[in-house]
Amino acid sequence: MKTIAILNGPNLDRLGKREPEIYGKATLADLEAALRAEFAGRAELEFFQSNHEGELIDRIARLADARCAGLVINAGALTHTSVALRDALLGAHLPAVEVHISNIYKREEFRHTSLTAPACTAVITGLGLEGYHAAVRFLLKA
Ligand code: CA2
Repeated sequence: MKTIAILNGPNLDRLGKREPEIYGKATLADLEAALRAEFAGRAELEFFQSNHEGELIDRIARLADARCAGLVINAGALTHTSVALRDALLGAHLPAVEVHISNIYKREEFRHTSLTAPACTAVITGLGLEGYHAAVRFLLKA
């Protein structure tokens, strides 16, 4: 069975607890349960959230070494700032889908630039948590 990793960056552990008008009411645990329910018996899902850039980079390198089938990444605000995360994704040579819960292009201008998107196969933005489901479906077909 394919292993797909779902990585979430800074502050996404706060999902469902703040700013529900932007990010919805579901928590990260709700998202994990929903993904596990949809892909039960079809994919091995590995979840990781960190508020620390280096931990995300270390995890991406480990996934590359383990020849994970693909990864879904919502790097949070690091999307807009992190050359190091971009380099980690480029170095991993893994199919990767960048997901944003909100539509980053409808928000402040500083969110319109993603440093990590060019290192990913595809980007999904603005579909809410459905974006993670769509990303896993895509990676399983890839
Ligand atoms: O829309 C997205 O998924 C973002 O990646 C979320 C990031 C933001 O910096 C990006 O521009 C777009 C913020 C993650 C913070 O998540 C929270 C969730 C609930 C409550 C507070 C923060």
